[in-house]
Amino acid sequence: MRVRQVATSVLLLGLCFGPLAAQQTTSQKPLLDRYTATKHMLAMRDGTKLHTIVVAPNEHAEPLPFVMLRTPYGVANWSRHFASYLKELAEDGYVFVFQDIRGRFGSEGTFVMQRPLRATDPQLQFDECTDAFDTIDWLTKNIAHTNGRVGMLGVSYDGWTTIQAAVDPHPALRAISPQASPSDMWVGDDFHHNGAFRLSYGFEYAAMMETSKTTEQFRFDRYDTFDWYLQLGSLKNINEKHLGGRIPTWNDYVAHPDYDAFWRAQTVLPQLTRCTVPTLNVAGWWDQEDFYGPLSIYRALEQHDTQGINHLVVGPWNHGGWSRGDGDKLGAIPFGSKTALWFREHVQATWFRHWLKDRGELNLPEALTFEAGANEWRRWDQWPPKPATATPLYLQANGGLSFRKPNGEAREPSDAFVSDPAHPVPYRQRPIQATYGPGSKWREWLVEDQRFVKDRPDVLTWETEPLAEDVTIAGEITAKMFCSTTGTDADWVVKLIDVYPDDFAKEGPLTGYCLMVANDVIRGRYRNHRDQPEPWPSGEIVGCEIDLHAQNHTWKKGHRIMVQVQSTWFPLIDRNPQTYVPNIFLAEDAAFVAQTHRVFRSPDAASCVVLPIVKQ
Ligand code: PG9
Repeated sequence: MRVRQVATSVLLLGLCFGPLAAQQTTSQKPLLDRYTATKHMLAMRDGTKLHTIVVAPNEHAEPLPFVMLRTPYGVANWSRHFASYLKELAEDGYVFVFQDIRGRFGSEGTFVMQRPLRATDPQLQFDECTDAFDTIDWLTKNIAHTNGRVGMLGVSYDGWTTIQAAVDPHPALRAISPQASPSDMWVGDDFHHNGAFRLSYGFEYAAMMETSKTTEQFRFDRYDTFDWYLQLGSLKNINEKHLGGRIPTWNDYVAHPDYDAFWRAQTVLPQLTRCTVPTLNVAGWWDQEDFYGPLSIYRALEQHDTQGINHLVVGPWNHGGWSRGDGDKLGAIPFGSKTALWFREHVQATWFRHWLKDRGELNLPEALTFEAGANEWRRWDQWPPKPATATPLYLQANGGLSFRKPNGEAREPSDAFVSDPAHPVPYRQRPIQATYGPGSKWREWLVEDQRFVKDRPDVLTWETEPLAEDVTIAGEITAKMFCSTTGTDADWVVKLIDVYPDDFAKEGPLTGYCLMVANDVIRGRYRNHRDQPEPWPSGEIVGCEIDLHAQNHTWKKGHRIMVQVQSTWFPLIDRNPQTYVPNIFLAEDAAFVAQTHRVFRSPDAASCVVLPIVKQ
């Protein structure tokens, strides 16, 4: 690989047109030796210059399209993408463009976490959409011997910059793949879920991104951060003891605990009012950061997709799991094939080749999902699929779970537990290393064996008998819970689990394994209105719906379906004081009080999880 430094933002890159024979010879060379990188500082419409690296093949037989990735994580290390994420694309031949977004690494300007689009405020002059537009405009006018088409892709923040570019797209933007892009940080992505604050991620990510222009990890004074967060006490101590008001995103969390105009300006969903750029939405069933985002972006675009150019792919992956490695397993769970490699070769590469080079059939259904359990890819002509039937699975007495509605014969109509903020349930096995710190198991926690909490008195468990036949779900899952608390606020966490049989000869190390298939949390105060929190009426039975998102999964014959309910998930989620205070970020330590919570399973208050069951 060669790197050239280019000082000016107006440069004509002359790419050599070699005969096909020459190309075949060069394709024997290592991939990186076939490309040359040039650096540019590109002026945006307000004069701010963005650090951009253009990586073009030294020789090629035809004008090539661009593939662009815009990121807050630094572009100097772009070549690592040629080892896996972009390998198949680089083999095909594109002019790659890597850009630092405003205020990050080599770019000028100020970084704003999830900068709102101009449409949300007439005073705004630029946003990530205009920065993408201005960059595409420059590329198509200044880089010679290209075919004038641009594709964009990226995972997570880079997926988010991708979907931003499509809101008011440059005409040269001809195909995108937003992958694990968040869509709403309060409703369901990195920072909150249904108003419950994702403490460890929200704190560590904000500190990592806003301590300087590069990425800097917060320095914990211990390996197991569970203790650190617990000893911290109230969240008001974060600024008082650690951040001193210096991290803008932390200050925003504190100032905007409810779903107010601040969060509404950040979400891209209301701005997705047309679907003009072919879009390949990509998500992982076990994405520990942004799963709500890609599915909700797909859904929003789908309402405007008159041309059939909006697609969804969901595989058995964690956050970005399709962009690296083989994807033949996640944690202890095997999938029977190299799902990530297959995606990169047969879906991602095909997608851009089709739209940017007019080559090859797409052969892509509306939605392509991997059904774990059966370990097969499924093709659907709509998502959620029509053949699925919403079927309630009810909590029963004595820890039972079945498709039969409770008949009222049980002596006790509820199960109770004491939730003590001083002894919260860990969300994964301790030690809980810093999210992106050494030894961290963050990336695989969603597939951890849930037996580690099964015997805790503050985790309620219900399970079916071993299944007489396979049970398959495909589509959206909702928990309908009827709950009460002795307090005036509470969090409710619901987990849907696949319990492997107790048969070592067949299951080996997965004997009895409890694999979480779907999950989420709601902060009780937001059960009726996201923007108007209200106390939980102490002692009253209140119905509450929790969106468990979507899945395509088979519980094999002999497995059991399990549901767990708990009220703490620490330090993934901050502790709810359980006595109502207006702003939990400013709560006094004395407000945190143990309370008794109940989950009801009577005919009138029949808590259940509604499953989208597909007949085999
Ligand atoms: N989950 C990360 C993120 C994206 C957008 C905003 C904040 C965090 C990421 O992996 O990029």
